[in-house]
Amino acid sequence: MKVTIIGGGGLVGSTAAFALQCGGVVTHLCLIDANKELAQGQANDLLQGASLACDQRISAGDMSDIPSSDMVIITAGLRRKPDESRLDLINRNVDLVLGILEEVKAVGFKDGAHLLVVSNPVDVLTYLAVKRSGLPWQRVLGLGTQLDTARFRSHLARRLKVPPTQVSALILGEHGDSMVPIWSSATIAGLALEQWPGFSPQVQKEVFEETKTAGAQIIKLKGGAGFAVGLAIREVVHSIALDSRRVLPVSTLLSGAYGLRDVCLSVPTVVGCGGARQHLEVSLSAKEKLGLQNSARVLQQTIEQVESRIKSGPAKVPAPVQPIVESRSGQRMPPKAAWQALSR
Ligand code: 2OP
Repeated sequence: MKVTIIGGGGLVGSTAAFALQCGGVVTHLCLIDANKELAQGQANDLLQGASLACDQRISAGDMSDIPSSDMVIITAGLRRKPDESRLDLINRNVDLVLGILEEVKAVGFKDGAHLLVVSNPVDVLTYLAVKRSGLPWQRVLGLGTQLDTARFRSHLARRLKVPPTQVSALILGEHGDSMVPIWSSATIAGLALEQWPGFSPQVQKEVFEETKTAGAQIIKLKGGAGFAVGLAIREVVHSIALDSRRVLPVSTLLSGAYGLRDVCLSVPTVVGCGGARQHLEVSLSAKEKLGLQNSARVLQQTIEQVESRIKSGPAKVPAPVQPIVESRSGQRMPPKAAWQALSR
């Protein structure tokens, strides 16, 4: 399987490539970046470790690599300018990714190719990619709350002093402020989390807060996510490459699951060859269902704003637009994930 990463020179793209190299499943890794030298440097760095990792083709490339790619991953994203509002950043990043999509469509996808959107605002961009890529919706996935779920499990494990690989807990909905923790089905070593020694409402509150702010915190400390997001990407790619049919919280176009449609957000999804094979409506508490509906509402508002702006042309001087959502403090600001990985 040839995997081409557009934005492969950057932190997210290059750590995803390294995770895929260590995973040893895909046969060809190709890095494309606007900064060609950086893409070549990352490819050379990976190549120098190949004899200790696995036998893969690794290259820096360009759009001519797309028609031979089985999986195209878009990690490219812009940083916020000092005087730029977060909504304007969404608009600029939407224009960047739509521009990439146009270039990809111009050269054409390989038959059966999959597209994985990682750039933020990931749910909005996944929706736009479904509408504009020309691929069947099943083969257009967004990383969604896959990374949030990894963080959630790791934070719970650290807090309760248990092995992280034995924690099974989901974050669903938007990759952003309105993400939804799914406590009702969380387990540790197959045992209900809510009965676990040391688990309490205080732990619940703190661990979810840590998870929700993890992206912004990483940006503050080191400029942006890398290792964890690389592993989160690898799990999606491998589930497709191996047809593992893992149930993953990836962002895909909903057409009825939990009563939601015409929006992209994360629900439990069977991921295998062909991409999203099935949405699983696992039982959720009433509060968790309401949380999903809230995520859908927030995202549909953003999509409406972005689509009406796209119709009026690419992002220019930021027009005074109403902020999108109410944050907890009553302040009005766009969804956190929309800018958090981009304001580094
Ligand atoms: C995060 O760090 C990259 O948006 C991603 O949460």
